[in-house]
Amino acid sequence: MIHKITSETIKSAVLATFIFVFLSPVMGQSGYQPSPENLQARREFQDMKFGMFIHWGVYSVLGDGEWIFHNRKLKVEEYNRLPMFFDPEKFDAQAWVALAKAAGMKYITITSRHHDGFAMFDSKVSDWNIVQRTPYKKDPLKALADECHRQGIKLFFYYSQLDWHNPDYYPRGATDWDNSRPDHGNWNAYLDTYMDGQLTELLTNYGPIGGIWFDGMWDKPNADWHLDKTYALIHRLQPAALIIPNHHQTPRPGEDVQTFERDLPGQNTAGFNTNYVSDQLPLESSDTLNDNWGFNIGDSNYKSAAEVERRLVRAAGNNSNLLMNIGPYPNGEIDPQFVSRLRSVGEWLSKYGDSIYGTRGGPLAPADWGVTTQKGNKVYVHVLNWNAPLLALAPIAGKLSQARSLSDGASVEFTQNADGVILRLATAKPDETDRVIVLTVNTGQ
Ligand code: FHN
Repeated sequence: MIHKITSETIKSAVLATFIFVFLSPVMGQSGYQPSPENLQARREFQDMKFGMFIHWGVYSVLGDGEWIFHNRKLKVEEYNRLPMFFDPEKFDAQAWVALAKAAGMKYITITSRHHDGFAMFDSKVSDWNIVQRTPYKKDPLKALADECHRQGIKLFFYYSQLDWHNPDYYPRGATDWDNSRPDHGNWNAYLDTYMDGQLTELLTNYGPIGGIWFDGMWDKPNADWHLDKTYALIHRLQPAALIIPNHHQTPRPGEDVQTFERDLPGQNTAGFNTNYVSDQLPLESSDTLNDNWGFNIGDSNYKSAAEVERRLVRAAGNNSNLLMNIGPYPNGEIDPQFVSRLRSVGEWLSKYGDSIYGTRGGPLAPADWGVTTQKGNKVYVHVLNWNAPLLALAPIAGKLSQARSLSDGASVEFTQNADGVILRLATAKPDETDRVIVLTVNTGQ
């Protein structure tokens, strides 16, 4: 059928274009070209491999996780009492950063505010913040940022876009309950003045930061989050700062890292991750050392150091970082159970770090037996689950000139032909979490 082009058709087309361009939600930072500093920061991010995630806020006082406001269906006036009891007199930024370093972690991502909207930093945008509402009266993120700069650790700020406290977070989202906020609010003011105002503070008052780790967009997945504006603001204020959105969706323009929650890239055991895995952006997988993110007094389900090591290895073999969370006590101390495990992981990394830091996912697809990582002409074969004497691997491009055990440098017998590579493995020791065989590959280039 041939359509006659009339002035009505043209008018409709113009209207449709107008609606699409100006009225539909902006889905990212249009035309985003990462700056050279940003691209460099992405590479450095990939090299770091292991980060410390910290969930800490006034909710920690109640020892029941960071969702307590929502889970107990508290009213705003009730939750407003909580900051009065938050006085972290044992908080020691130096000790926190030193612990991250001892664990072999290269960056820290801390909640600058969670879904309760409470700013854990000195914010002039509203008085719903640690300096004005708590007896502590100080800005722990400033102390942490200074200490990170001093000790050479990158600092990222987790920032919840979802807000259970601010009336302008309206219309409210999927996690809404009647907490006595009015049934009206100014969404544009929430995004452009409140949120962008706080992000400006975080990007100007704390020196160079690693980036912003967003969370909570999933509460209103179809809303217009003004991402174009917010992402452009961040990239303008600190071009090297990485935008890491935990929206569980395919990355949008302007986002610099794809992160997965409680899953490796491409997996979806948690039930909310996407199967899409970017082959352009650095990848990250977050998890927590027990079962909760924020301090939960009834949660003693700690992962062992060996489990964390294996997760880190699996993440690296999937070309991803691992961001491992702890929820400090409300007084600022870190649970000794976390501390001892993190220190053990750090000891393990001091021996095996070469096969993790600075690597990228290796030439072989991750499998049940283990994964590979690579750096320069080295391929690291991480044997996590194989006790037979021979391990057959798919073909690896280039000629292998050497195979050695990373732990003691002993030579490992191997054969290589067109069908692949066979390694003769020493028997796994009972306490060995990962047998690493280092292959030297000559690609002839
Ligand atoms: O709801 C949050 C949760 O409290 C925690 O912050 C995790 C960390 O990745 N993210 C959210 C759920 O996607």
